[in-house]
Amino acid sequence: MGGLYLLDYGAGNVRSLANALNRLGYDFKWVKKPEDILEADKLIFPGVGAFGSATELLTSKNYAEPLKQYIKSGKPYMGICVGLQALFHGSEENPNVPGLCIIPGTVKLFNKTDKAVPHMGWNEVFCVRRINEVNEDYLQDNHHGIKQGTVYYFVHSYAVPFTDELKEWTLATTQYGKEIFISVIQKDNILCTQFHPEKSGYAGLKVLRSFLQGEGIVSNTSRQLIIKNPEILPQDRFTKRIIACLDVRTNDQGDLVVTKGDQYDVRECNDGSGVSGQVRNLGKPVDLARRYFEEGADEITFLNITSFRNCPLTDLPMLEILKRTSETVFVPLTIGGGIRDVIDPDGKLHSALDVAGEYFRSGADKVSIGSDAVYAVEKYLANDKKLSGDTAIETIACAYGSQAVVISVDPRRVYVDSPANAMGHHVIPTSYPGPKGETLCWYQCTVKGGREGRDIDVHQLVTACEAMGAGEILLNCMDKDGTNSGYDLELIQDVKKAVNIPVIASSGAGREEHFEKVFVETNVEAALAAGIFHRREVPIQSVKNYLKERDILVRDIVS
Ligand code: 1PR
Repeated sequence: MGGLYLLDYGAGNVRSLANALNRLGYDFKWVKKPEDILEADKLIFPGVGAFGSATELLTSKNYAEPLKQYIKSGKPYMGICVGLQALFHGSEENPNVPGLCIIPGTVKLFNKTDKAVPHMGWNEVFCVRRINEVNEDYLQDNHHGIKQGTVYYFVHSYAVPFTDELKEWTLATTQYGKEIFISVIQKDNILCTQFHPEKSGYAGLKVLRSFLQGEGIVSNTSRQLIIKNPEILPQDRFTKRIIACLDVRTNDQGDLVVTKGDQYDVRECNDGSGVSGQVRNLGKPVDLARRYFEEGADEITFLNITSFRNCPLTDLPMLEILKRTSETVFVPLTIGGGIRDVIDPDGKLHSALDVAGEYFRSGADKVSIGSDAVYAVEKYLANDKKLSGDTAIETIACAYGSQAVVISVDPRRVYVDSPANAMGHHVIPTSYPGPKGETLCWYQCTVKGGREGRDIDVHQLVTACEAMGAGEILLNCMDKDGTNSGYDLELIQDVKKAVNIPVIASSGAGREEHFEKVFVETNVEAALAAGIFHRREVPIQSVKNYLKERDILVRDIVS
């Protein structure tokens, strides 16, 4: 039989890799039984999720031994993310679970004191091998498709630190904060990337193509093994992400459209007759997502904003949108809205974990949880901050990894004249006084797309969600949404200080300067916008050019 095989052990989004291979014109088969591994002429292991669950699944499916044999046979092997980590002896993520023990060493947790963890976003690789001894030419393009200084998409909390012992295995390293880790391993028939080539735009597709075209096997001649030890730079080359957000709902004609509200009201202004206008229609979700990918968005987020209505799981309209989008969009996709336990009309219950699983299998890399996170935190606080283990956040993070769980927060400002009037909520001073001149405020969390306020503040929400295992915060602001007046910097600064996980600033972007301000004044990892992109008022590329001119690192689109 032979051919290219993909090892899917059911832990996350492997559809994207399959789509990338289709896009490159390659046929492949899924590994369905241990013998398939030995049948393969080429094998890709796109590991996602946690180290322990991945390696335990390999063992329970009897894949571990054939996999070792396959790698030993000298046939080309490509490992991605956990597919790289699994080759080591073990990981701090699950200290009691052994790896495949092909490469010496242990995968380690990033130091969280100087940076957000997970390391989520686009970072630069630095090739350490020289082409020859005479000049300083380090491996350039065409060596496994990896180009010096290109940024690729990473998402992980654990990594393999670069050490002398691992020199012979190392093709490229990456710096995150003050730590240098191995981002590409290459020796004999083994090529592994810590980043996700299938999510790294055209630059990533090049890496995959190179492996498929047979550059996976390169003998390690001495001229290729000269290692330049990577130096720790004063600042890493981790870029700020620009995210395009698509709020999706059914319009009055029954079509799924991208819409956009002003302070969450998505209907056209009414004419004073008391009758609401039509739902604003700003385009078709799949087409718009593709446009943003081509224009340089670093990530795309879909929010199903009518998710509070019940719908049979298999009919979720966003599943089809994700499937179609992931065929042509090779950057990370997040889906939000309706990630909670759902009951089909016939009474069948699906857990939030099942719902999330459907989305991951359809092409999502992350799910974002809104209302359900608020309810979970209310219970957590009422239960003296004891973790129950059964919330959507915990179950999805446990199965798919923290990096797959985003918390979408929909807060609104509540002004108070003294902390005593904030009912125990976390109060911050504001430079934008309230209607009665109040100089203090707190941010109230809402559910159901802002329709209902709850007795919980944003500070409580984000710290609790981090403790429950969430991997990122998508911080909207109802007061700022659709206003084009800039991000709510006071809110964002406060949240950024409260958590160690990455924060995405959202709501209010109107001009290029707003992105600069939010990155400089709050140090968030990403900024999201909707209206200005949909209405073509500010192109993504001009945001990036503006930031680049001001020495803020952003990703260039590599064709
Ligand atoms: O509660 O888990 O089912 O999730 C529902 C999701 O839908 C939440 O993420 C919530 O934010 C979102 N949502 C619900 N109703 C609306 C609405 O607008 N009526 N959209 C809504 C939230 C806010 C952002 C927007 C930014 C940037 N939209 O997504 O894209 O504010 O906009 P701007 O750049 O134009 O200012 P659940």
